[in-house]
Amino acid sequence: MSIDKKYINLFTKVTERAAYGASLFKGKNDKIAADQAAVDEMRKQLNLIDMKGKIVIGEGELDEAPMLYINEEVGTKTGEEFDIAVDPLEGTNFTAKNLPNSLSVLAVTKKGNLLQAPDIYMEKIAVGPNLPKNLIDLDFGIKKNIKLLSDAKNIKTNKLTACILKRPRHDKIIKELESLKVNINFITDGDVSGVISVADINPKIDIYIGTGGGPEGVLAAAALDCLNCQMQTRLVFQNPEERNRAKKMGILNLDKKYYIKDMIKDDVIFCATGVTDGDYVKGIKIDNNYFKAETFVLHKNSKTNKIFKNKIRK
Ligand code: VTB
Repeated sequence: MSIDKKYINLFTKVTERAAYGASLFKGKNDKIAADQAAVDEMRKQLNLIDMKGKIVIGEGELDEAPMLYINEEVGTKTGEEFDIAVDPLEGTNFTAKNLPNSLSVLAVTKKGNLLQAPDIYMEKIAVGPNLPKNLIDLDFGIKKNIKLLSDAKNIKTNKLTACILKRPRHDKIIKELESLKVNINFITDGDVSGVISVADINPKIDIYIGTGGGPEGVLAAAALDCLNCQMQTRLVFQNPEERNRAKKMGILNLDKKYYIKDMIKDDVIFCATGVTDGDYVKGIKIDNNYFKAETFVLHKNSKTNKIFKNKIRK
């Protein structure tokens, strides 16, 4: 079932406002305040929409009052039922330090169509459009995945670029990529942007690999779904408490490998507004009583793929 296109503008306003809130803390070295401002603005704006919305992926898993927590109900409680994944401020460090690529992000599906991922780590692998179906697999290992990709693209491995979060947990993957002469584009944070970079936009990345946040994985999957890309993910459990939490959320097979269709089961809207300037969109610019916001907007069923540039009264 398609989501009515009228919701595109309404949800764009949500990330615009949240990005504006966070932008007031750009370069102030206070990531908690920046995040809180994004959450407050996002909640306010979500609650203006005529819908029965439920936060499926949010800032906290418990009933933590100031956050947009999982199972929180948003909207005016009349109208369509939606499941919503939010990351009010993706890249809190980037905003705090005024570095590129912080975004305010959300994804919306009709009720029941979004994977409820716990806030734990997730392995992720993603490639771009126009490749053979199910080309890559988390269980193939780096060597085989890179070989498959280089064959499918008909280019040598030294002409491929992989994007990866710079973390010690990825040292083994990095060594393997280096031994295959694959170019590496390191990111220090923000793997929603990182994963989307496989979509042939800019920068030009052939494959995203690595472990990051589960919620960020589902948000990135929403974007890649609209951009006809491929992604596979698997939750990473570090202790029994995390396993229990996942089970309580209804995840029965803890080792499941998720394809995009398992995370995003039907039509989806994705909005990402720039807080600081970034690869896809510029950051918030304040101009007297107005602010300017750029939002990367995707809607699967209407094939909307646009950058909205709006001037908004503060
Ligand atoms: C991940 C990644 C995010 O924070 O959650 C990361 O998905 C935290 O990873 O995009 P570490 O625990 O290794 O620091 C982000 O980079 C930013 O929220």
